Amino acid sequence: AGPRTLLALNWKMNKTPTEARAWGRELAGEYRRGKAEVAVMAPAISLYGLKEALPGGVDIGGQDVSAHESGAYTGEISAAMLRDAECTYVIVGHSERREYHGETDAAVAAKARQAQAHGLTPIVCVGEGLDVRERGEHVAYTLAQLRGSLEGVDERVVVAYEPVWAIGTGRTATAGDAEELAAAIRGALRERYGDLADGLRVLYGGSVKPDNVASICGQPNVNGALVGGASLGVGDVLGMLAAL
Ligand code: G2H
Repeated sequence: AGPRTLLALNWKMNKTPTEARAWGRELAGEYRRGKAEVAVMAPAISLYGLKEALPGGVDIGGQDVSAHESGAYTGEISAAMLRDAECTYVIVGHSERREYHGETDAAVAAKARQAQAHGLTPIVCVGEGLDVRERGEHVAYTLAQLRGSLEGVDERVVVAYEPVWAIGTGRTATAGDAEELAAAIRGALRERYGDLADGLRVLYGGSVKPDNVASICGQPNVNGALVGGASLGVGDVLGMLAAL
Protein backbone atom coordinates (compact mmCIF):
# COMPACT_ATOMS: atom_id res chain seq x y z
CA ALA A 1 0.00 0.00 0.00
CA GLY A 2 1.47 3.33 -1.06
CA PRO A 3 0.77 6.68 0.59
CA ARG A 4 -2.80 7.71 1.29
CA THR A 5 -4.52 9.47 -1.60
CA LEU A 6 -4.31 13.27 -1.40
CA LEU A 7 -6.95 15.49 -2.94
CA ALA A 8 -5.18 18.87 -3.13
CA LEU A 9 -7.58 21.67 -3.99
CA ASN A 10 -6.02 24.62 -5.82
CA TRP A 11 -8.47 27.51 -5.69
CA LYS A 12 -6.11 29.72 -7.72
CA MET A 13 -7.25 33.40 -7.61
CA ASN A 14 -10.82 32.71 -6.52
CA LYS A 15 -12.94 33.45 -3.42
CA THR A 16 -12.71 36.35 -1.01
CA PRO A 17 -11.72 35.62 2.61
CA THR A 18 -15.39 35.73 3.59
CA GLU A 19 -16.32 33.31 0.82
CA ALA A 20 -13.43 31.05 1.79
CA ARG A 21 -14.58 30.72 5.39
CA ALA A 22 -18.20 30.17 4.29
CA TRP A 23 -16.98 27.39 1.96
CA GLY A 24 -15.10 25.81 4.87
CA ARG A 25 -18.18 25.80 7.05
CA GLU A 26 -20.30 24.41 4.21
CA LEU A 27 -17.84 21.55 3.71
CA ALA A 28 -17.75 20.93 7.47
CA GLY A 29 -21.52 20.41 7.42
CA GLU A 30 -21.30 17.44 5.06
CA TYR A 31 -17.78 16.09 5.22
CA ARG A 32 -17.08 12.53 6.31
CA ARG A 33 -13.51 11.41 6.77
CA GLY A 34 -12.85 8.89 4.02
CA LYS A 35 -10.12 7.18 2.06
CA ALA A 36 -8.50 10.39 0.84
CA GLU A 37 -6.83 13.24 2.66
CA VAL A 38 -7.96 16.72 1.66
CA ALA A 39 -5.96 19.95 1.60
CA VAL A 40 -7.19 23.38 0.50
CA MET A 41 -4.67 25.65 -1.22
CA ALA A 42 -6.25 29.08 -0.79
CA PRO A 43 -5.05 32.58 -1.71
CA ALA A 44 -2.75 33.81 1.06
CA ILE A 45 -5.20 36.43 2.29
CA SER A 46 -7.80 33.75 2.95
CA LEU A 47 -5.59 31.34 4.85
CA TYR A 48 -5.65 32.90 8.29
CA GLY A 49 -8.57 31.42 10.19
CA LEU A 50 -9.52 29.05 7.35
CA LYS A 51 -8.42 25.92 9.20
CA GLU A 52 -10.92 26.61 11.99
CA ALA A 53 -13.77 26.86 9.48
CA LEU A 54 -12.87 23.58 7.78
CA PRO A 55 -13.73 20.12 9.07
CA GLY A 56 -11.17 18.54 11.41
CA GLY A 57 -8.43 16.71 9.53
CA VAL A 58 -8.62 18.89 6.42
CA ASP A 59 -5.29 20.67 5.87
CA ILE A 60 -4.55 24.00 4.25
CA GLY A 61 -1.69 25.33 2.17
CA GLY A 62 -0.44 28.31 0.18
CA GLN A 63 -0.22 28.62 -3.60
CA ASP A 64 3.26 30.16 -3.63
CA VAL A 65 5.96 31.18 -1.17
CA SER A 66 8.94 33.51 -1.20
CA ALA A 67 12.41 31.99 -1.44
CA HIS A 68 13.56 34.62 1.07
CA GLU A 69 13.34 34.51 4.85
CA SER A 70 11.93 38.01 5.48
CA GLY A 71 12.62 41.65 4.70
CA ALA A 72 12.35 44.05 1.77
CA TYR A 73 10.35 41.90 -0.69
CA THR A 74 7.17 43.88 -1.22
CA GLY A 75 4.17 41.73 -1.98
CA GLU A 76 5.80 38.44 -0.99
CA ILE A 77 4.59 35.92 1.58
CA SER A 78 7.14 34.01 3.66
CA ALA A 79 7.18 30.37 4.68
CA ALA A 80 7.08 31.42 8.35
CA MET A 81 3.87 33.38 7.66
CA LEU A 82 2.25 30.37 6.01
CA ARG A 83 3.29 28.18 8.94
CA ASP A 84 1.85 30.66 11.42
CA ALA A 85 -1.44 30.55 9.50
CA GLU A 86 -1.42 26.74 10.09
CA CYS A 87 -0.44 25.68 6.59
CA THR A 88 0.86 22.17 6.02
CA TYR A 89 1.57 22.49 2.31
CA VAL A 90 2.55 25.04 -0.29
CA ILE A 91 2.38 24.72 -4.07
CA VAL A 92 5.59 25.76 -5.80
CA GLY A 93 6.26 26.10 -9.51
CA HIS A 94 2.70 25.82 -10.74
CA SER A 95 2.74 26.24 -14.52
CA GLU A 96 0.85 29.54 -14.14
CA ARG A 97 3.68 30.87 -11.93
CA ARG A 98 6.27 29.59 -14.37
CA GLU A 99 4.45 31.15 -17.32
CA TYR A 100 3.19 34.49 -15.96
CA HIS A 101 5.90 35.15 -13.37
CA GLY A 102 8.92 33.72 -15.12
CA GLU A 103 9.75 31.19 -12.43
CA THR A 104 12.68 29.00 -13.40
CA ASP A 105 13.48 25.53 -12.08
CA ALA A 106 16.18 27.09 -9.88
CA ALA A 107 13.69 29.59 -8.43
CA VAL A 108 11.18 26.81 -7.79
CA ALA A 109 13.83 24.72 -6.00
CA ALA A 110 14.78 27.71 -3.82
CA LYS A 111 11.13 28.13 -2.82
CA ALA A 112 10.77 24.42 -2.07
CA ARG A 113 13.90 24.49 0.13
CA GLN A 114 12.61 27.52 1.99
CA ALA A 115 9.24 25.82 2.54
CA GLN A 116 10.96 22.74 3.97
CA ALA A 117 13.15 24.86 6.23
CA HIS A 118 9.93 26.03 7.89
CA GLY A 119 8.25 22.64 8.11
CA LEU A 120 5.98 23.06 5.10
CA THR A 121 5.66 20.29 2.53
CA PRO A 122 6.16 21.74 -0.94
CA ILE A 123 3.97 20.45 -3.77
CA VAL A 124 6.39 20.84 -6.68
CA CYS A 125 4.62 21.12 -10.04
CA VAL A 126 6.07 19.97 -13.34
CA GLY A 127 4.66 19.22 -16.77
CA GLU A 128 5.06 19.84 -20.47
CA GLY A 129 3.29 22.10 -22.94
CA LEU A 130 1.48 20.95 -26.06
CA ASP A 131 4.45 21.52 -28.38
CA VAL A 132 6.66 19.26 -26.27
CA ARG A 133 3.95 16.59 -26.09
CA GLU A 134 3.49 16.67 -29.88
CA ARG A 135 7.22 16.19 -30.40
CA GLY A 136 7.00 13.14 -28.11
CA GLU A 137 9.53 14.63 -25.69
CA HIS A 138 7.20 14.90 -22.68
CA VAL A 139 8.98 12.36 -20.47
CA ALA A 140 12.48 13.77 -20.94
CA TYR A 141 11.24 17.35 -20.63
CA THR A 142 9.27 16.73 -17.45
CA LEU A 143 12.06 14.77 -15.77
CA ALA A 144 14.60 17.49 -16.56
CA GLN A 145 12.23 20.06 -15.07
CA LEU A 146 11.78 17.84 -12.01
CA ARG A 147 15.51 17.40 -11.42
CA GLY A 148 16.07 21.16 -11.64
CA SER A 149 13.12 21.90 -9.38
CA LEU A 150 14.31 19.45 -6.69
CA GLU A 151 17.89 20.76 -6.44
CA GLY A 152 18.77 20.64 -2.72
CA VAL A 153 15.21 19.60 -1.82
CA ASP A 154 14.87 16.66 0.57
CA GLU A 155 12.33 13.82 0.51
CA ARG A 156 9.61 15.70 2.42
CA VAL A 157 8.02 16.62 -0.87
CA VAL A 158 4.97 16.01 -3.06
CA VAL A 159 5.31 16.12 -6.85
CA ALA A 160 2.41 17.12 -9.08
CA TYR A 161 2.48 16.27 -12.77
CA GLU A 162 0.34 18.77 -14.64
CA PRO A 163 0.52 18.67 -18.43
CA VAL A 164 -0.06 22.31 -19.37
CA TRP A 165 -2.29 21.37 -22.31
CA ALA A 166 -4.76 19.72 -19.91
CA ILE A 167 -5.07 22.59 -17.42
CA GLY A 168 -8.45 24.28 -17.27
CA THR A 169 -9.03 23.26 -20.89
CA GLY A 170 -11.42 20.42 -20.24
CA ARG A 171 -8.89 18.28 -22.07
CA THR A 172 -7.80 15.64 -19.56
CA ALA A 173 -4.86 13.38 -20.03
CA THR A 174 -5.97 9.76 -20.01
CA ALA A 175 -5.34 7.69 -16.91
CA GLY A 176 -2.65 5.97 -18.97
CA ASP A 177 -0.94 9.31 -19.78
CA ALA A 178 -1.00 10.18 -16.07
CA GLU A 179 0.46 6.81 -15.09
CA GLU A 180 3.19 6.97 -17.74
CA LEU A 181 4.56 10.19 -16.29
CA ALA A 182 3.87 9.29 -12.66
CA ALA A 183 5.90 6.10 -13.10
CA ALA A 184 8.73 8.04 -14.75
CA ILE A 185 8.65 10.58 -11.91
CA ARG A 186 8.72 7.75 -9.35
CA GLY A 187 11.82 6.42 -11.07
CA ALA A 188 13.51 9.82 -10.86
CA LEU A 189 12.53 10.12 -7.19
CA ARG A 190 14.01 6.69 -6.53
CA GLU A 191 17.32 7.75 -8.10
CA ARG A 192 17.35 10.70 -5.74
CA TYR A 193 15.82 9.45 -2.52
CA GLY A 194 16.21 5.68 -2.77
CA ASP A 195 13.48 3.48 -1.24
CA LEU A 196 11.86 6.51 0.40
CA ALA A 197 10.48 7.29 -3.06
CA ASP A 198 7.87 4.55 -2.67
CA GLY A 199 6.28 6.48 0.21
CA LEU A 200 6.18 9.82 -1.62
CA ARG A 201 3.10 11.19 -3.30
CA VAL A 202 2.96 11.85 -7.00
CA LEU A 203 -0.21 13.73 -7.94
CA TYR A 204 -1.83 14.32 -11.32
CA GLY A 205 -3.39 17.68 -12.16
CA GLY A 206 -5.34 18.98 -15.15
CA SER A 207 -9.15 19.06 -15.45
CA VAL A 208 -9.71 16.46 -12.72
CA LYS A 209 -13.37 16.21 -11.72
CA PRO A 210 -15.81 13.79 -10.07
CA ASP A 211 -16.17 11.56 -13.12
CA ASN A 212 -12.47 11.01 -13.83
CA VAL A 213 -10.86 11.25 -10.38
CA ALA A 214 -11.21 7.57 -9.52
CA SER A 215 -9.64 6.18 -12.70
CA ILE A 216 -6.74 8.64 -12.49
CA CYS A 217 -6.08 8.13 -8.77
CA GLY A 218 -6.48 4.37 -9.23
CA GLN A 219 -3.25 4.19 -11.25
CA PRO A 220 -0.41 2.45 -9.42
CA ASN A 221 1.92 5.47 -9.33
CA VAL A 222 -0.70 8.21 -8.92
CA ASN A 223 -1.31 9.07 -5.26
CA GLY A 224 -3.86 11.81 -5.66
CA ALA A 225 -4.85 14.85 -7.65
CA LEU A 226 -4.28 18.59 -7.75
CA VAL A 227 -7.65 20.03 -8.67
CA GLY A 228 -8.41 23.55 -9.90
CA GLY A 229 -11.81 24.23 -11.47
CA ALA A 230 -13.61 21.37 -9.71
CA SER A 231 -12.28 22.48 -6.32
CA LEU A 232 -14.42 25.61 -6.12
CA GLY A 233 -17.80 24.03 -5.39
CA VAL A 234 -18.40 21.97 -2.26
CA GLY A 235 -20.62 19.63 -4.31
CA ASP A 236 -17.82 18.75 -6.73
CA VAL A 237 -15.41 18.15 -3.87
CA LEU A 238 -17.85 15.85 -2.10
CA GLY A 239 -18.47 14.13 -5.44
CA MET A 240 -14.75 13.50 -5.91
CA LEU A 241 -14.39 12.17 -2.36
CA ALA A 242 -17.35 9.86 -2.86
CA ALA A 243 -15.85 8.55 -6.10
CA LEU A 244 -12.49 7.70 -4.55
C1 G2H B 1 -4.18 22.46 -12.99
C2 G2H B 1 -5.36 22.28 -12.12
C3 G2H B 1 -5.05 22.60 -10.69
P1 G2H B 1 -7.71 22.51 -13.38
O1 G2H B 1 -3.70 23.80 -12.91
O2 G2H B 1 -3.74 22.90 -10.35
O3 G2H B 1 -6.43 23.11 -12.57
O4 G2H B 1 -8.20 21.37 -12.56
O5 G2H B 1 -8.69 23.65 -13.45
O6 G2H B 1 -7.21 22.07 -14.72
